[in-house]
Amino acid sequence: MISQEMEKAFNSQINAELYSEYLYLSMKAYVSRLNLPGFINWFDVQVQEEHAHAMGMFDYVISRGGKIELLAIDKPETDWESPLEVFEHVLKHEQLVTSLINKLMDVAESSHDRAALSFLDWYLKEQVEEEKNVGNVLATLRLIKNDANALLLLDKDLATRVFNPPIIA
Ligand code: OFO
Repeated sequence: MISQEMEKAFNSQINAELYSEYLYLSMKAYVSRLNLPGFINWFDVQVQEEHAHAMGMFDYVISRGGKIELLAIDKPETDWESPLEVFEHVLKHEQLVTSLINKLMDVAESSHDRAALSFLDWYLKEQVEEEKNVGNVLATLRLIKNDANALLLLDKDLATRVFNPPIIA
C-alpha cells in the first residue's frame, strides 16, 4: 500500500507529465506553422513519450492500491521566436522535470518506500537521456544560427526519430 504522501506526490507528478505532453503538443503546433516536418515528428514522438511517462505512474499508483486524482492541466505557451527558442525552452523544462523527479524520490526516501524508489530509478535515467538528447539538438541549433540550409539538414535528421514505447518497470 502506498502512503498518502506518496500518493499525493505521484498525482502531482502525473500532472507534470501530462503538462509536458501538452507543452510539447503546443510546440508541435508551433513548428507545424513553420512547416518543418522533421521538427513536427520530433515533437510528435516527445508527446507520445510524455503520455507514456504519465501512464507509467498512473498504472503504478493503481497497482500499489493508491487513488488517482487527476489535476487541472495548465495552459502551455503557444508562441516562440524560433526553433532555437523552442529548444531552449525544452531544455529548461526537462531540467525542471528532473528536479521534480528528484523531489519525488526525496518523498519516497523519507517515506522509506523502497519500491517507489526502485520504480522511480527508470524516470531518473530517462531524464538524463532527455537532457542529453535535447542538449544535442540545442547545440546544433546554436551553431546553425540563421543558416536555412543547415536548419533543413537538421530537420531531415529529426525526421528519423521513432517512438519506442518504453518499458517502465
Ligand atoms: Fe517526462 O520526461 Fe520530459 O518532461
